[in-house]
Amino acid sequence: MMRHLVVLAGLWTLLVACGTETGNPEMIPLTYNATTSAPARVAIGSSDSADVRVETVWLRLEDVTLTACDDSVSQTAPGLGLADHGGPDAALQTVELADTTWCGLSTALRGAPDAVDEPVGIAGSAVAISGTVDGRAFSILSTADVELDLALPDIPRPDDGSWLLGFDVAEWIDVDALRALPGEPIVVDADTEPAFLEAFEGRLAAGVHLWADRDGDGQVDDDDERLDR
Ligand SMILES: [Ca+2]
Repeated sequence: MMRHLVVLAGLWTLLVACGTETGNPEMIPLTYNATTSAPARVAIGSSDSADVRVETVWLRLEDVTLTACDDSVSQTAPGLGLADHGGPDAALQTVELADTTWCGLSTALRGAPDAVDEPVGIAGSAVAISGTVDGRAFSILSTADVELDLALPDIPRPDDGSWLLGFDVAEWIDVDALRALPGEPIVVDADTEPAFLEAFEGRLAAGVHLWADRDGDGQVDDDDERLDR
């Protein structure tokens, strides 16, 4: 039985279908969460030993489109907009997937220079991460537009559990470069640390992965399988 996932405040379970449907469509959970491939170095949430502790992972995500291998079907889930994916619970959507195989997932991170009424520190951001490195507070704010196009190896929709779109903060954050920056707190944006930010933005696309989340808990566990290649 799939664990019930908490939906972020204001996020409704939505479905937008496009294209021609074939083969007994089913409603499949698609979740979103920050992940870490190196928790001893970059932890999400509390940790006594990690070099970096990530506390918030704000992402502004566009629509997510899944494309079938034969190009006859695609499904688009509405973009989540700006939301914090650094908490323990994954954001949840439901997408209707036909009984076919899937070869692509596309979405994007988008800056929003004209955004209004957003909190200081995340306003206009595509990505805004905060936490500590060696106990020193840091914040990273990027407004760059980054296309996220994942190639999937001809995979069927999941029989159980969910698909999890994971954002690997350990791939995104260069720990040694971060701890070498001055300031307390360390503030990274286009004005203060352009070189660090450019390198960070260059790693964003490669650090996004789709997982077969077998127990549907919104976390990457040892028996969960990475689906993108
Ligand atoms: Ca899991």
